[in-house]
Amino acid sequence: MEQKRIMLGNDAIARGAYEAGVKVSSAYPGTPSTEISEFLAKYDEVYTEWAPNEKVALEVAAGASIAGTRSMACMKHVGLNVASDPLYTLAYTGVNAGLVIVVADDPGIASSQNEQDTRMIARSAHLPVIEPSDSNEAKEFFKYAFEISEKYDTPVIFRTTTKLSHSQSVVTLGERVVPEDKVYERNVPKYVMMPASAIGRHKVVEARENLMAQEASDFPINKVEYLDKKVGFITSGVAYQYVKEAAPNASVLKLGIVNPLPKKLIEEFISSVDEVYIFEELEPVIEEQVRGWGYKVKGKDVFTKQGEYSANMLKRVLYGKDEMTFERNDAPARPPILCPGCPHRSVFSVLNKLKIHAAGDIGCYTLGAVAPLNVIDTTICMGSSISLLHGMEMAKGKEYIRNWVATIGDSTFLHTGINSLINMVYNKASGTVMILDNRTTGMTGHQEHAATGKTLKGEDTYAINLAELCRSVGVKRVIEVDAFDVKGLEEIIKESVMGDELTVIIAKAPCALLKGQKFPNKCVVNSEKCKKCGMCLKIGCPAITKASDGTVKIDETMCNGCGLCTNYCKFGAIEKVER
Ligand SMILES: Cc1ncc(C[n+]2csc(CCOP(=O)(O)OP(=O)(O)O)c2C)c(N)n1
Repeated sequence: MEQKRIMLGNDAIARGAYEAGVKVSSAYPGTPSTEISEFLAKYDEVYTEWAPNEKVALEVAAGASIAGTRSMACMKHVGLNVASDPLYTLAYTGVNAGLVIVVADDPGIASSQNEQDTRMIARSAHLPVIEPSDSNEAKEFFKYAFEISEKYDTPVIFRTTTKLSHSQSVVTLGERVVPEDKVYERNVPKYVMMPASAIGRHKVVEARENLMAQEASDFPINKVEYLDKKVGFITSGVAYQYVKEAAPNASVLKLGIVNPLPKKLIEEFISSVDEVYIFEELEPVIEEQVRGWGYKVKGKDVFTKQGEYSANMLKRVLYGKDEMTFERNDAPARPPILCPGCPHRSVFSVLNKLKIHAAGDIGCYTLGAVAPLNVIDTTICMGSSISLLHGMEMAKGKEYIRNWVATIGDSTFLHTGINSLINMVYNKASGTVMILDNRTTGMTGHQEHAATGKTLKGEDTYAINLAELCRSVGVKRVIEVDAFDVKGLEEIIKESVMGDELTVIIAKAPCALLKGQKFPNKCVVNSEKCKKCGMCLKIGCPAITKASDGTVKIDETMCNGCGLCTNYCKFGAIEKVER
């Protein structure tokens, strides 16, 4: 009997990989793509791993493909930037067994540093992009992506977005079918990309893309629904669902392949309806091509390039109103904040006290930028903190960075921070780098990494010692300190920024939400002693609030007894006691 299940888009992609006979998957976490690997890791038949970054993940998957097994890499949209070096050249080499790269875009920037559109990168790399519009399609199209990859000898980008990855719909399960491994044959003109071969392969890339563009009109993943022919929508992905809700009677061309475009199919559709809207989130990728073919369509002249679309947004454009009773802006503001007991708060409280600026990085600790901590001044991309600090020193000299440090998380340090540290050593820098080692990839939901001692599958493995790693690349002054040792931190930071030697301070304490920890203590306020000075509020712990009489109170359900606040009460009004 047919088995059906309600699945998250990410769960369905993992299921699609399983059913497609994928043998190897490598990934680096990144919202909204992370759970794909976590779901896939549950299938014993598939080798899955966390790589230190997306470039490595894609190269691992490419190696597995060249060796002859179906393989995949997963990442978020900005991860594709990190992986773009192998990406552009893998477009030239092509594959042996199928290679699919899942890239999760984040329209609306729910959890990212920008809103870039993967289809733009795919176009410049000349790679096909397949895009599903619900969980069942995510599974089915994923299998189809391997067929395309093998038929046209190309890596395929499988594009998902936050809404699709994180919403659920019904999926019909299938069997796992593992195709026979492809035979590997040495082929220098195909796999060794030196100029002589690359010149030849560039021709292959162009011919392949032209052929695919011709044949794409017959791909079964495109769907035409002719209804009222006064208005037609060309759309793809989750935007299709919004069209069906907002304009249920309109004709629709839903594209399953969004690069290269199925020109014949699009032209047929345009000539069959009176007015055409191109409804695509983010960039006008389809629209600009269609306009380039000489057609008049509506698109970004009426729809925004920014943010996530919705059925209501489409209704507003089409009918001038919607039935929305609740706007996103009506929701009470819930600014992101470091958790109670977070070790990053301790480090930033000290930096704030010392009036030190931080070149920041990406992770939970980016919240060190906001009030009341106000320490981080820059956040660009993963790994950039260390190189930015180095650039400041090279531009302005050591004196200029005496009130600066770089702050970077443990996972981010291993992702791309280590390269920047090597650069500092090599180019004789003298800045202070702080690795905020909370033993996990916190921001994306506690993924393991190369310094945690566990693999994605939960097996024990070697845990890289961060201090030894820093020493091994030539940093002479590496200091490990308990992240909650406020006095120790203060001294070490002062000494380091005033000294003239490159220093790495590793502030260590596990993320407060990591499983298996015991919190025997809690902090309590003695309101008799409280002088209402508000100093303890300056650390921004959400467990501490003002009572109606102006004294402070600590919510014991939130407090994990880290004790940071006790350091900031001059009057001894906060005590750490047994729970
Ligand atoms: C290139 C890229 N890949 C992935 C992400 C998603 N991401 C943001 S921060 C982060 C790592 C956070 O872990 P860590 O550095 O240990 O800091 P923590 O959140 O634990 O404080 C990840 C995976 C990203 N923003 N950019």
